[in-house]
Parts: sequence; C-alpha cells; structure tokens
Amino acid sequence: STPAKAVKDVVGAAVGKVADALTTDVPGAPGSAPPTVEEPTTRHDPLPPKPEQGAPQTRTPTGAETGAPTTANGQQGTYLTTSQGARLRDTDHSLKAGPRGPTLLQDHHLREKITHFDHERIPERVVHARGAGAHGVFTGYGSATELTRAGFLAKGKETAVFVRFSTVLGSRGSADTVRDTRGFATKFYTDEGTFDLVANNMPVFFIQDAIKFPDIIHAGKPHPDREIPQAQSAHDTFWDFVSLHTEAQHHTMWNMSDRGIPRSYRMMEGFGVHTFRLVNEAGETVLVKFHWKPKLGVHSLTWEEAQLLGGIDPDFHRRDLYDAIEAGAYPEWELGLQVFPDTPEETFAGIDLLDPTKIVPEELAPVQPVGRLRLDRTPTNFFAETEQVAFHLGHLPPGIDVTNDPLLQGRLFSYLDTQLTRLGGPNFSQIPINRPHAAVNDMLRDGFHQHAVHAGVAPYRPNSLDGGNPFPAGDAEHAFLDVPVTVTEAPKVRANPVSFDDHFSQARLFWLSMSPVEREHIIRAYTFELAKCYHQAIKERQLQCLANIDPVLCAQVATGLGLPAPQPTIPLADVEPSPALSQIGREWPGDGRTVGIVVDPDGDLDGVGQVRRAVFAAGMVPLLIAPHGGTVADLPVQRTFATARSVEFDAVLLAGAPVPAPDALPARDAKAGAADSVTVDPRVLLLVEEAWRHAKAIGAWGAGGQVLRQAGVTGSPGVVTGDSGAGVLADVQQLMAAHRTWERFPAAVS
Ligand code: HDE
Repeated sequence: STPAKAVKDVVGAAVGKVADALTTDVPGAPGSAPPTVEEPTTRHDPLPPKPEQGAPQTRTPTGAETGAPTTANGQQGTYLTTSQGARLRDTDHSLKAGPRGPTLLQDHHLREKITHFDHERIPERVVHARGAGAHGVFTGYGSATELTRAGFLAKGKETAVFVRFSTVLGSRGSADTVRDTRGFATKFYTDEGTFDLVANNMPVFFIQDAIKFPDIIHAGKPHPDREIPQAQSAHDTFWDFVSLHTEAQHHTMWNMSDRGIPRSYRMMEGFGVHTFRLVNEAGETVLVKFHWKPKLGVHSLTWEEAQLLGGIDPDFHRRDLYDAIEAGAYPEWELGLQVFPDTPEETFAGIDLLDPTKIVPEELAPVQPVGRLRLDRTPTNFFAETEQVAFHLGHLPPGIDVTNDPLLQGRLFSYLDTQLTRLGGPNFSQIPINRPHAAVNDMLRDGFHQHAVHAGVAPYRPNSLDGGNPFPAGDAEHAFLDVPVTVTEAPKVRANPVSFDDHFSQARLFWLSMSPVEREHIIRAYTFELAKCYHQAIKERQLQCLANIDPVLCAQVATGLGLPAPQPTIPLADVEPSPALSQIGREWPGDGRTVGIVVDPDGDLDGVGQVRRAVFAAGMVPLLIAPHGGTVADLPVQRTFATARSVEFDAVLLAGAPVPAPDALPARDAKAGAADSVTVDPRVLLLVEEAWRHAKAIGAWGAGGQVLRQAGVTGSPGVVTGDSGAGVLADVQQLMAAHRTWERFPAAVS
C-alpha cells in the first residue's frame, strides 16, 4: 500500500476507537444503559438575561458607546459549555486512564470546574456580613426641592433602587433574629449619579469618632480565642467595652429595647444617623437627618420568639421579605427629613448635630416626608446582587453633602477601602449591581477585573488629542457641589468637643419614653445579656452605668443579677420624654402578615376555605396547618403539625380540635378543670400556648374552643371565639392591627 493509504488506515482506526469509546465506555452516552432516574430531556432556552446582567456601559472619551458586548457571560444557549463556550458532552465523570484508572491532568474541564469552584467565595463583609436585598423604586414628592437641588426628590420623579438589610455582628450564615442593630442601606440609581443612604434601624451609634470603630467591633465580635458567641452581644467583651466606653450607652439601650429584635425588615425604621447638609439651586444650605418610616409601623419579635426562630428558621427575615414581595405585599417606606438651620454652632435645641450618639426628638423637629420607597422585586442571584453590592457614604448626588461629624468623616474612608479587598480590586463599580444609571466618563483606567473597553488615547486633563474630552461640568450641567463651608482655623488636636461628654441624658430620654411593657422588655434584655457575662466586675460596671440612666432600671436589673444596685454618680438628667420613640399604642395595616389556621380533618372545612379566602383578600398570608401534608378536602396544606411552630405566625386560628395524630409527641394530662374528654394533639396545644405567651391574637370557632380550654387560655385578652370563621377572623384582624395583645405581658415597672 502507498504511504498515503497507510496514514489513512491509522487515522481511520483511531477514529473508530474514539467512536467505540463514546458509545460503550461512557455511562449516559448514546448506546449505554439508560439511567435509572430519568432527567428532563426537553431542551429549552434559559430565560433571557435581565437588563442589570448586561455588561458595563462603556463610553469613549467623546461620550459615544464603544460597541463592547452588551451581555455578561451568563447563561446563554441550550447546551452546557466550558467557560470558553465549547459544548460539553459529559460533566459527571473526570477523564481517566480507564474506568478504574487515575485521573488525567489533561482534563481541562475537570480543572476549570474545580478551580472555579475553589474560588467561589469572596471575603464576607467585616461587619454587616449577613444581609438580604431587594429592588424597588423611589418616587419623590417634590416637597424637598426648596431644600436641595437633588433631582431624584423632584415631584413624581421615579428612581430605581436596591436595598440591602443586614445584621451587624454575625457571619454570613448566622441567624436573622439575633439581638443586634440592623443595616438598612439604599442605593438610589439617580440620573445625576448614584446616591447611597447607608443607614441603620437605630438613629445613634456606639462611638463618636470613627477611630473607635475597630474597638467596638472587636469587642462585639466573637471572642478571639474560641470564636464564640456568634452574632451576639451577650458576652464579656461587648459589655466590657460599652461599660468602660460610656458614650455607647445610648445605642446599647436601643439594642436592649425591642428595636434590637425586629419582627420584619418591612417593619423597621431607618436612620441616616449623621447630620447631612443639603444645598439648593440658590446655594442655600440646611442641615438634615434622614429617616425611613415604614408603612406597616415599627414592630418587634419577643425575645423568646427571636431565640426560637434562631433554631427553627434562621432565615426568618429573609424569607419574610422575599415572601412578602413575591406575594405582592410590596414593602413601603416614606423618606423623611428633620430639617435644621445651618448655623455655625451646628446645634438644634441645645443638641449637638455632629454628635452621632444623639437624636433630635421628633416632637422638636418633625420628620417631613419627601418621597416613597417601594420594594417590588427580589434579586435574581444572591451573590451577584446582594453579596456584591457596594455601598459608600461618599456616593452623593449634587444637592447632598457631608458634615464634620467625626464618625461620618471616618466612614467616608472605610467603605471604599474595605470594598477594594472584598471585591478584588478597584473596578467593582462595573459589577452590574453597582453600575450607575447615569452616564460614566471617569478617566479611571485598567486595574484588576477591568470590563470596560475604553477608547481614546488621552485619559488625562487637559488634553488636546481627544478633543479635550471629557469636559468638567458646571452648575448648568448639574455638577456635584462641594458646599464651601468655612473651616475654622484651629490647632490640630486629638480631642472631642465638650458637648460630646454627655453620655447618659439621651439614654434616659429613651428609657423614659417607653411604655411599661417596653420597659419590662428592656429590663429583661439587660438582665439576660449581663447574666451571660462571666466577669463580676463587668456586670457591676454596667449596673453603675444603668444607675446613671435610671434608678428603677438599675434596681430591676440588679435584682435579676443578684447584685446590689449602686447609686448614681452623676445627677440624673432632666429630660422630656419623646412619645414618638414608643412602638405601641397605634394601629397598623396587616399587609403580608401570616395567619396560621389549624385544620381538623373532622372539623369545619367549609369554614376554613372561607377564612382562607378572607385572609388573602385582606392582603395577608393564610397558612393551613394539618396533621399531614398534601390537601384536606381540596384545601392545600402548607404546614403540618410536625413542621409548624407558633413563631412563624402573627395570629393562630383554630377550626377544630384535632386529636393526636400517630406521629404526635407524648401528651400530658389535660389542664385541671378542662371538661373535654377528647385530647387535642399536643403540638396544637403547644402552638396555642406559645402564641398566647407571645401575646398574639388567637381565634377559634366550633370545636376549636376545646383547644382553647385545654390550653387554659379561654377568655383571656386577645383570645376570641365565635360561631363562624368569618366573624372570628374579623375580630382577630382588629387585634392584629395593634401588633400584639399588650395586656398579656406582665409589667414590673410603670
Ligand atoms: Fe458601616 N461599614 N461603619 N455603619 N455600615 C460597613 O462597608 C464603618 C456605621 C452600615 O449592606 C462596611 O462594605 C465605620 C454607621 C451598613 O453592604 C465598612 C463606621 C452606620 C453597612 C463599614 C461605621 C453604618 C455598613 C463593611 C464608624 C449607620 C452594610 C462592609 C465610623 C448610619 C452595607 C462594607 C451593606 C458596612 C465601616 C458605622 C451602616 C467596614 C468605619 C454609623 C448599613 O466599611
């Protein structure tokens, strides 16, 4: 044979071998034995990418589009590919020297898949690591246009936003319901550049100077030796710091109050904490504090609920946020301003506006609404959006400027700095969630993870080669304005103004503004947290701080700790309470609240169906709780007696008295005096007892009354019975408007 024919034979044999290998050796490949569990085989295109998944908008120095690809490398096409787009026939088996042989280093798909996986994690945020985000829209009312040139506050102007709620101390995987401050950071993608309002759910902070931030966070984080406790302030280092560093006492009081354990992200206020400066078209300035006011009111968990949820549903707040949005119960807040004249003293009613441990009571400076925020879309991808979003106090649009608050000044440095590490270099503003919606033409170039394809040759100013582009903007083009505030000539010092020395008066103001039941909760929280400390000296030192805030508070906590109550070392501040700080005493809409309905398969199922529809119609979420999953008389069951726990519901309805199911817990004897012969499933009894203990509305009709009797709660406030489910639901809804039946809580102090 000719040499050419010989080559052909060899190639032919090789091709034949490849074909054999494909049809015989590879499980799952055509010709091999069918898999026992069948995968779906219908091919369809993935969903089209969302607009925010597009590639960065890139512009030439003349402002024209560069023509760079407009879609990010997300999921495209039907077939599995490598990251380079080569289609793959198998991703379940590595390439080996025979089915039992070693894995081959040449398996580039294996290496790519594992290497990428090995690098999937980025550092979590050093604080606020645990969070949940949502998209929405902000609509200006136009009421602030005389105060600020910021265009997004104009009447009817709509601006896209992304909000991230967070806890502060815990790691990414920690529980949502711990006692802690909550972050409430909002990114407004305004036409004039991004504005980040990086707020908390408490209006004050632990420290007055940013240089103390590493100290307070080191004290609050788990102990460095054992790395416990996770996401808690109930430990020695935290109380060591706040009792020695008494400017932290006001913020600590907020944490010990019900504000430290919100019922929902949807039911929290937000506060910019610092005083900001607004500037209008005429160049006039005012000082302001930013407030978010939730449409649903400010509501909290009880401490026992928060603790139970930490184990039963550590994602409670995330779930609540996503469920509400997906159910169409869009959370809403009003943005409001407290407005103060911009005087050289920077004080209002004697309160230093540069001291971030102080509030200005709303009774002295009412919060004036300037716009509305509505969250209406959950993220598509947690990592891409919630994890990679980067907020920064220095992201300011024209019309909003900073003040000299020393905490604010340090924050201006910290956010960008931490994000350089967390997001791996200086180009994270090109990550889809961080991209401004305003046109960007910044002369920043290169760096790790540069996605923009910059054209032009002159990223410098002045230049003649790119026609002088980009040009500086003036007032007419809405350029950012650094307000020309006069800086007083003064010696360099490491010192605070004297007014910062008052550490106790506003902690007292907060305490005195609380209702009896809220005070009771505060006492219990301090007692719990201090009882968790090992060092006697720390407890005693904190009791001394409490004595300087209020003797009743101090005495009650001291009793709980079994320690003597010290005398105040300073005169008690003479302060006027601020009723606006109390959470109770008003009525609120029930949007997105959950109503657990216990279904007895032998009970009133028609009534359950009607009540379920009525709960939906009221904008709330009915969750049917039955002995087993699936359906009961065509009604869908969402929870079983085994999976339901009272902490998930805002109210509990009983449409019968279910007898113990086969998987029930051991039952104890019915309460003395309960005449019913039938024993109720003990898990249903526990549900009712807990709901009662947490002061939730409870309703029963028909045989449901037996459950109330066996739980010993009949006739108690907030427990309603009636002939029909509809009537009972109406009463329960009325009770839910007040959030809880407050009379059920014991009040040790008034
Ligand atoms: Fe922050 N804070 N902070 N903080 N903060 C961060 O930035 C910092 C403070 C707040 O959901 C970090 O990107 C310093 C007050 C929120 O992504 C970091 C000081 C308020 C979030 C940082 C403060 C906040 C952060 C960590 C004292 C309420 C989460 C990750 C001077 C007004 C934002 C990051 C999100 C996050 C620094 C105090 C709110 C380290 C130095 C006061 C809501 O840069």
